[in-house]
Amino acid sequence: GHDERWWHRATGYQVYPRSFSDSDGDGMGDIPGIISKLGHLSDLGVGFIWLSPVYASPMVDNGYDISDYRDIAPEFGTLDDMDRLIAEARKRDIAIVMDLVVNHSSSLHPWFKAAAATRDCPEHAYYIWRDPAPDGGPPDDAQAAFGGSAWSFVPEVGQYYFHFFSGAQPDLNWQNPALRAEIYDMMRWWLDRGVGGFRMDVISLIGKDVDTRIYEEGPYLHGFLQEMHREVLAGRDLVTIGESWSVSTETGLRYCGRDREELDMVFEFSHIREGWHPELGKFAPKPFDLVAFKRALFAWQELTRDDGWHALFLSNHDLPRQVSFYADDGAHRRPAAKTLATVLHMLRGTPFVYQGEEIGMTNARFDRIDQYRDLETLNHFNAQIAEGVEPSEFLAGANRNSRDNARTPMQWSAAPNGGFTTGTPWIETNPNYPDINVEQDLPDPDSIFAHYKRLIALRRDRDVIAFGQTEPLWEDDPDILAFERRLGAERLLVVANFTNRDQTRALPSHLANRAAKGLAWSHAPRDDIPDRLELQPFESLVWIFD
Ligand code: TEU
Repeated sequence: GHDERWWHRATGYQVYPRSFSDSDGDGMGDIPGIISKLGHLSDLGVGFIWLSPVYASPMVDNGYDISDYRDIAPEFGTLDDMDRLIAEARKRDIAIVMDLVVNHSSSLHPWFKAAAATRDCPEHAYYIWRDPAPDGGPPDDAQAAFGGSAWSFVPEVGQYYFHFFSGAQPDLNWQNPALRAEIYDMMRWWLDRGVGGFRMDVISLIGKDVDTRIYEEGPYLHGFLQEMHREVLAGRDLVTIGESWSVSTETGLRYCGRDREELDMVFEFSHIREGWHPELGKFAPKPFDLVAFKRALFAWQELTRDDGWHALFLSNHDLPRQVSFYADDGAHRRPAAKTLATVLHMLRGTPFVYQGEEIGMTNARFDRIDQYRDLETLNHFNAQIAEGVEPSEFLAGANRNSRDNARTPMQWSAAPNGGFTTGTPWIETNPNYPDINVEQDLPDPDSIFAHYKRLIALRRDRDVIAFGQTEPLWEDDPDILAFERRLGAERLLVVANFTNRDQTRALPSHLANRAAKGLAWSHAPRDDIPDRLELQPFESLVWIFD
């Protein structure tokens, strides 16, 4: 049984503001630009926007380094613009979900400036400080996610501070109650402005214990999340999504289980990591393994069958373009983009669309390192080149998996720079914008956009899609992804060819001889259901049985 909440049937849409729409020609997207595109999002049918950070920031990590949690970066606009965005979105029944980046702040946040100036101020204890090792070096050899030591020395206080990410992103000390009170207060301030929830950046890191070197899912995590729920979230009609790179099916329900009073769902990455090289990491290409991918997806469907809820996604601002990474961005781009969408949107959970995915945008394919902007890519390039990796080899990996693949400007039209800006974009526009853009997709009833629109509407209208149980089919099949959804006597069948070859499979016998109607398709509608399913390259079909 379910207490139905609005986000059970809603689809989220992630806006990466820097690359979405530029209203003033400075080459960077902004909040007025987002407001001008709300019609597009309302046409698509999304229920809420996850807005990547727009707060005041030195932009070392494109806003994931916040220097004032209660103000807007001038390049993105003003607090008035933000209030207008919230109100204009609400008129279209779209909630604004803010990105809450509270594992760390910017090193330019006034708290950190005070903390780094003297030990004798309350803010000093808002961060994690340790004395140098006897030789004056860092307390231990922990490495930061963006390269180098996770400890940086501040001579003024004679101590090192901990940063899981870059040195410009000092970790906040969640064990300090005054710091937690500041965060909760700031969250209530945003909720009172009308935001509809939070996407919580790397939230599984806040319970860390640096002395035992436990960072992910540390001993204090769930206590803090329960406290946050009591102090801020309880009694409000919100959606909360935690991001975690470590959560597993062992720990998932601790965040989102019915009786936990923590979060509504988590972004977990097991299906994403299947595509990374186990030792060499994300910049070493590895061929896509559909069986492993299915195992990861279906494990989370199983976990959230009777309890909790799942956040469904294939793309975001940290990941490559899905059609390039999982399928085919050349000859089969259009059906491949539709098929990936079909698979994700027909699962149980709340699906997320990352900007540009709805028109099948592709990886950037930069040839030179100077085209990249992302600090993770640049730091890893420098580190790997120093270790003797060939630049061309690194670039091949970055072409496949760098975060900048998803950060090129949104392609609105065939106008210069895809209509994103009248100025010079902060990162190059993908040269394929004349062929891949929103304006071109809109009038076409067979476009990728039209397909997304259909899938999003199906979830709103059909209980079996929102609430049915997922039953995997053909789990060991290396070429086809297929599953059923079941609710009462209703059956939905989803079949997707993940290869560039024709495939034939027999219809599962328990579904044979039942009347069915086609609900969604990548190529052409099929109303009858044949005993032998013949699938073209990257073809997918959805049938409903009565
Ligand atoms: O990402 C979390 C995170 O761990 C990433 O750095 C991830 O390891 C990397 O992207 C894989 O390539 C979140 C944000 O989504 C990301 O944009 C931020 O850079 C990061 O936190 C720090 O705030």
